[in-house]
Amino acid sequence: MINPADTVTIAVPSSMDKTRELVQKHLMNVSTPEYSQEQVIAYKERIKHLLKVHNAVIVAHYYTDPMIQALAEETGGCVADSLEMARFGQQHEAETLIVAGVKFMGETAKILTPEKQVFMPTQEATCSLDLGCPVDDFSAFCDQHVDREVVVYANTSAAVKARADWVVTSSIAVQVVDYLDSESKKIIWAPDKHLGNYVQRQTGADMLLWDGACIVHEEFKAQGIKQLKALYPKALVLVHPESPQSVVEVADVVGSTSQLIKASQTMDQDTFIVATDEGIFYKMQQLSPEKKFYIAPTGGNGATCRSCANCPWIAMNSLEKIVHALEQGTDEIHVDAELGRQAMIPLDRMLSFTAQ
Ligand code: CIZ
Repeated sequence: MINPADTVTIAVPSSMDKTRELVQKHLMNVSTPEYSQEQVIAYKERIKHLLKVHNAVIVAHYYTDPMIQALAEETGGCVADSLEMARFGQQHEAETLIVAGVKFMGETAKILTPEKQVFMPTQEATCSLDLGCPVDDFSAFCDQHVDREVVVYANTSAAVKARADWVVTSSIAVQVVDYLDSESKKIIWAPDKHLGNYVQRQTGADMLLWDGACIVHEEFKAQGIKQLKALYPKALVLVHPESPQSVVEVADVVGSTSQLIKASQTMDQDTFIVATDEGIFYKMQQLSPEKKFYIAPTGGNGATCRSCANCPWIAMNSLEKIVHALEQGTDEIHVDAELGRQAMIPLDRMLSFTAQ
């Protein structure tokens, strides 16, 4: 048996403090728009018209505002995880993609379909994992460990992907690392240390982890989940593996967004405690209207909670900004052609691996 302590190491890059500061600064300024019912109807009608005019389709993530997820579905777009968003954008005949999510999702769409125009409601919507893995630091780190295969999570910039051998999403991370381990490869994993730690424990692979974390998942608390479970003893606990190990340990099911949604739909229980971004409740409730879903406790508004189970960047996507992007052509994603070509290699590996 492999002792995880022998095979997993967490690197602490000096840039982490700067990243935490950036995240904190952003959180202090972020605000989410509130619309009247009339405004919602007007924005939706306008967007439906503009999508037709521009031969465009909305590709939305499970974590976006339920209004955006509903609109994507009503207009023939998709609501999915980042892997399926990438596939949908690549296969759909629309000439223009509106990617509602965070920046790495827009970049991935552009890399996979350079011939399409890709817009985002706002390119300011980023991700603490992406911010916490600047390409120069990461590249220097990889250069110190050239004997290792570089596996990066999809939540990274195009430049970091271009430096990698493999890109993975949380839905396939365990399988890919298991495969690499069976080929006797040692691994650099970036950026999420919690997901990396989970994958390491599942596979026993030799992994060197970057010290990144998602500010949403990092705030779930095992103690709070146990207390909620005492109130709802029959509830099943669904946990995303970007959460800390103590939270993963109280889970009944650990999985990516699509895996958690599937579990909520197929398992017999009628009550679930869910540790991931609360945007996921739109799809869970749509698939199982009779079931009850509770968000797993974080530190609470007045305590240590900064994101309170809702990614502040993904929350920047709004109907108003979709109108703006379609009308004004703002927030178009551009990826340098050579960088895109390099990033395509590990992305292609991921897509081919899942197609097997
Ligand atoms: O890959 C994704 O879409 C993310 C960010 C999480 C997940 O578990 O699907």
